[in-house]
Amino acid sequence: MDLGADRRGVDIGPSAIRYAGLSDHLKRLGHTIHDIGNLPVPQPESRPIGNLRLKYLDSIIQSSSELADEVYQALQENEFPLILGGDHSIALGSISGVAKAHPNVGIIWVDAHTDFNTEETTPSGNIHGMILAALAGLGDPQLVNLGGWSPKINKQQIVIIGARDIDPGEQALLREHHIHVFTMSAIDQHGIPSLMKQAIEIAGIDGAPIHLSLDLDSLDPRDAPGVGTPVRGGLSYREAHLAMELVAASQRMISMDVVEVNSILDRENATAQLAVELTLSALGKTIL
Ligand code: HAR
Ligand code: MN
Ligand code: MN
Ligand code: MN
Repeated sequence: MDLGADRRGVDIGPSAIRYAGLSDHLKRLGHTIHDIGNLPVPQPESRPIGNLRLKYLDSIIQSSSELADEVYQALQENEFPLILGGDHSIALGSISGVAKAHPNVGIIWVDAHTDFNTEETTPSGNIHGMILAALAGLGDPQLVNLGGWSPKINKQQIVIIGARDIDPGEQALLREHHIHVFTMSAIDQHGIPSLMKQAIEIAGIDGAPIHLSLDLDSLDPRDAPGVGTPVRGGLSYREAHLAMELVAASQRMISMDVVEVNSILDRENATAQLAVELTLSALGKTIL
């Protein structure tokens, strides 16, 4: 999916991640893989952009509802949905599918951004910057009511980690709705172990399952150059691995997104490779 962001190149992210060996490495960890391939998503050049505050809304709604059905189906079959992006707007579909199967699911959203804009606060009109708000029930009714119900996620069970670029309008919304945001400065002060422990407790309150949404731009651009909206001062390579390892150790994660790998901007597939490594840590790989 390439419709939710301004810069082309995330639609080939899943191919780059597969090329970096995701399936083989997961098999070596002992997992069984059932790769259903890419869902068909139209190219932006072939679709009307529509409302400039909600670019490509109709196409995103269509693709999201197809993805939600696939994710719901996978969970019904006791599989673990691992959803490769694509821009972060894919999380509307993935998390809607997860929430339909598990209404009490909590979210850990690892991202340089908070993706908590609405069509009123967005500086860009790019829907990938609005998805977490939509899942919490805020914003355009078509995004919010995908599949016919809302909110998808209890606001108190949302935790954002790694944020360092928040627009003024979304900052006001995050405060108004008391969303848990662990910024990079909080990580500097308290460290990943303590904050991830809290994040798992908040998202997974009363034994709730957890969905992990990993935006590769959460990492420092030195480690993850292939993203559309890089922001300096991100998670280090080791901090990101540790965060993933702590999620794995919690044994609470039931599904995961890996998004925003931009292969046009990447250097020798380094960011796709990193996406594979972090996914392996999240799914149980340890050093010894
Ligand atoms: N906050 C900005 C906007 O709404 C930038 C958004 C996001 N970019 C992402 N999402 N990659 O995390 O346009
Ligand atoms: Mn390898
Ligand atoms: Mn994002
Ligand atoms: Mn981001």
